[in-house]
Amino acid sequence: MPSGTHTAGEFDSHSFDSVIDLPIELIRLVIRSTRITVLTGAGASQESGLRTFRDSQSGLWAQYKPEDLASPQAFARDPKLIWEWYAWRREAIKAVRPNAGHYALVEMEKRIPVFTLITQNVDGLHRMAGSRNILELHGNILRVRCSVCGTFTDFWRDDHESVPLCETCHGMLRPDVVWFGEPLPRKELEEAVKASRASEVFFSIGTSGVVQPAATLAYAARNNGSVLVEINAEPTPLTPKVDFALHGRSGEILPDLVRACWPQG
Ligand code: BV8
Ligand code: ZN
Repeated sequence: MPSGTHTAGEFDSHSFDSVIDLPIELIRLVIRSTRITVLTGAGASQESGLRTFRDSQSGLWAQYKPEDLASPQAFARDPKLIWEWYAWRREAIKAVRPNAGHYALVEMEKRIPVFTLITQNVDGLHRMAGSRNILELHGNILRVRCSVCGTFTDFWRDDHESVPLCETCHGMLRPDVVWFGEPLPRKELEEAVKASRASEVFFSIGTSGVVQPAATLAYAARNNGSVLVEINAEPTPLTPKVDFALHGRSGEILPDLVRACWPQG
């Protein structure tokens, strides 16, 4: 059971008003840690203005569930619909910026000798914020590759009539993301498991912990003695297993935690 489940709104004893009661033992632990691993999910991008995976979709897409669109079967059945869905999401991502939670993780990375940021997000916002050691488990929606020969491309002719084709083999282009039913990139997953097992502290941030195999990483960390910290808007299946459950918005909690750990900035 978590040593303390803290929800937004409680004030702590620090010199500044943080949104949440940050346990002093967590602050002391983070400051003296040399190996920290972080896993983020869609909730970490929510305060940038991006819908999470489980948020209902808007407009044209409201009638679909993401899991029904993010799959090779959906692409085979209606490639144009899937290409348009990703084009719509790419435009939404181009219109947003990293939030304070992304930047707080950049600050944490500067201060922790061995810091690994594993993300399920495909929006590229961690890299845009300045994070360095990033493992993108589910790919990146801003990268596009050929569904046949795998050639990456940065530009394509979009006539809005059909899916753009590969210049090399004329196969249909697709986003460079991992669809449901597709394997995760082996190198990234192996490094993620290694970093989770080796961590002293493992943060699970903004993820419902539903999607596999990413959701196993927290358990890999815990089974190897890591202290688990969850920062999430609501409880998840992981909550009963963590040492610190900080429930609230990551864009508020993370900057507060960094300020509490390194007040001199
Ligand atoms: C695979 C890219 C095998 C596409 C995504 C067991 C083992 C292995 C596989 C499975 C398994 N059981 C089931 C499976 C199949 C499947 C799966 O997990 N299904 C689920 C639905 C049960 N897994 C797969 O298919 C994976 N592939 O295992 O292949 C294989 C092996 C060899 C050969 C062939 C096959 C592939 C999974 C990857 C799918 N791709 N994304 C795209 O984006 O279009 S996953 C997608 O979900 C996103 O990446 C997203 O990040 C991810 C996870 O969701 P979350 O990030 O957690 O987002 P969610 O909305 O759920 O939660 C957000 C949380 O944030 C909420 O709790 C909310 O409260 C909180 N929040 C909101 N706002 C804030 C906040 N918290 C803090 N602050 C806030 N402001
Ligand atoms: Zn091709």
